Amino acid sequence: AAEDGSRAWLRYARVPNASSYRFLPSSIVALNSTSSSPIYTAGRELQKGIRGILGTHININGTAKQGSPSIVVGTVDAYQKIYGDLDEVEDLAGDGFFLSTEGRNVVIVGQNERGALYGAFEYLSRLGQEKFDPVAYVSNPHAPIRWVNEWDNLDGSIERGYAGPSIFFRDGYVVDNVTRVAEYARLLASIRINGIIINNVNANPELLNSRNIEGLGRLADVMRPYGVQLGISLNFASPQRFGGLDSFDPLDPKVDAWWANITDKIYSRVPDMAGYLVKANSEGQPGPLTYNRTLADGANMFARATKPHGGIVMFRAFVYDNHINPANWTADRANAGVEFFQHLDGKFDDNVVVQIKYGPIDFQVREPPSPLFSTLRKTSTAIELQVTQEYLGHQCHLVYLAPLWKEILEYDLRADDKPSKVKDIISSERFKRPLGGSAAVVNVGTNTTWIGSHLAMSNLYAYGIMAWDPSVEPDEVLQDWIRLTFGFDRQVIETMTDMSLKSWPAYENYTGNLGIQTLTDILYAHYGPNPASQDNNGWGQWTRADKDSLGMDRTVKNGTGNARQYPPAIARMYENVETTPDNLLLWFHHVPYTQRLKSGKTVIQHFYDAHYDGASVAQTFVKQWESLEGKIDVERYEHVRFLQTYQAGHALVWRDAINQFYYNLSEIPDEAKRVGNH
Ligand code: GCW
Repeated sequence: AAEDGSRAWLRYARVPNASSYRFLPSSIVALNSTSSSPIYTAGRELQKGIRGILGTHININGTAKQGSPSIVVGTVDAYQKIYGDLDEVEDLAGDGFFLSTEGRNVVIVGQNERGALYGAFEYLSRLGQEKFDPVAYVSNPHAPIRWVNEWDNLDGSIERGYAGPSIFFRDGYVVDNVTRVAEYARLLASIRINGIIINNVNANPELLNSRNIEGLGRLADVMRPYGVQLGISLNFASPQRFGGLDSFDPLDPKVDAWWANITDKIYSRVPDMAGYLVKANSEGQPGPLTYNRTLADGANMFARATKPHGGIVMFRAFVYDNHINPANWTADRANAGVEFFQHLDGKFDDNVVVQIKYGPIDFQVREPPSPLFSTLRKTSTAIELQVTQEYLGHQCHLVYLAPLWKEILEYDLRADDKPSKVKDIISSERFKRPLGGSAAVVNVGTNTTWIGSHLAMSNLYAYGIMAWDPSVEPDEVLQDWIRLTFGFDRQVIETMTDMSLKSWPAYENYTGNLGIQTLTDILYAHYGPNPASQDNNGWGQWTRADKDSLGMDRTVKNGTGNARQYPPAIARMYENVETTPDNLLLWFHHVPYTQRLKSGKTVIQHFYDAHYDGASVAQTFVKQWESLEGKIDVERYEHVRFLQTYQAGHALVWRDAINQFYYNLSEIPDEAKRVGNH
């Protein structure tokens, strides 16, 4: 049967052993639900899900029928008024829920309405995976901010989007038909995402015109029933470019007043708006530095405007100079985050969160965590991840990203020689800040696969689950996703798990190893191999490859000093070539091609071998996928087969392009005689 990919993991497909589920409630009781409330949505979802998964129809009521078992869903307050005290709910945090399938009723209680909806989705996820055993537990979020970012432009195009035009904008305005937006909000709610920034961080000031503000209202209206709050990216120069003022100086009172006024106007149409996202003084975007004001002055201007409305300002740490001089051995884009933000620690208002890309450069296949996470102690922070595979193959290459994110989140930065995992910094636990969390750039489009590939949706799913609970294991999250998206067949689960878990190492192997970055073309599409494009320009993604040696010297003793931006224990490790792990060797050190790795291989031989290994793994993905023919609906089977075939070919292109490039430079032969002219 044809599958509609847009339903993703919310298919509610009939489970094979539906009849073994013993609990058959006579009604769904949705407490205090009004039509736009997440409780109402929860009731409808439960009804729909149970009809699909178990094949039974249940009515939704406002109150319980005497004497017959029900599924009761509501907030703590509403529940306790009717059913009396519930001890477990004392442990509930904001957006958290309690789920019990142990008693006479199934009880789904949220700390707030959104939490109740999350509980309903959790129950349905369990049913959909035949997890029928009775359970009772509280689940709370790891952090309050669990957002997605979309880089959609008003003309309907999407920066770094690989799934067709925008679902939010067209021809300069918010779209009329918001059906797809509601469907997306539903997907997001099911993975406990509570905020979405709908437009590009390279923001167009025209978003603020009256017609678009009305449009934002319509978008927020369809997302509200899912508990997903809308937010927008702002162009820092809007007071001048859109408002007609002669300045956008954040300390100019009339600029301040202009922002307060437009913010009030937006909030009067979207009273629960999540807040703003701001990219300032980065890659040509305007910002406070134009007026010799600090980045904190800039951020706080928006903080003042949104504060009365309960809004948050996500201020991006992705600030760097893209015209640095490659001839300067000690220049380093990786230093920019700390250099721009360190002295501002403590100067941001309480409702500002500094949003930091996971690594110091830019979503590369392998980076150490940004040192800014351990630098900012008096500032709320969030991590920025990418679901959209900008440098990682544009969804044409299978790269399951949860293991990469897990490594970063679990990384212990040892601030003050104390445990300081990135996940505990962004949750606000480590430095006791008021806010924190994560944002992922997703860039969904109108394509029915949402992001361009059915398999890539495991990344969106895993992002939401890990934002809620980073302690989950990437393979377990993946298998939940497979069962919900593709069903229970053992071979399907095992094969897709195997492919997915091999995919990030394979991609790293046939693109850029040893911390050299992805080696993707950086001057045009961020796609395909182009190692030469990294060097000799102002972008600072340098590899410094020459005839004898390569890598960025980020040591203090001889290089850019970047290692010192980390706390002492980490700094010592990266300062020393012996203690730097091989997978970041060329990130921190400039070494000869003949340098020996811990494996005993030379750097250049490792390059050759890894590119052959990685590309050969990509070939096996095709065969693995083809072994599933007949077990997956034709539509999704063929779509994935096409992409895997493409990836297999492109992996060979990658392998040969990179190997030949370094062979040409170094003229060092491949011991296995595969590379070069033989
Ligand atoms: O890496 C760069 C991307 C830009 C993006 C920028 C950013 C939206 O190539 O497309 O701009 O990062 O994150 O701001």
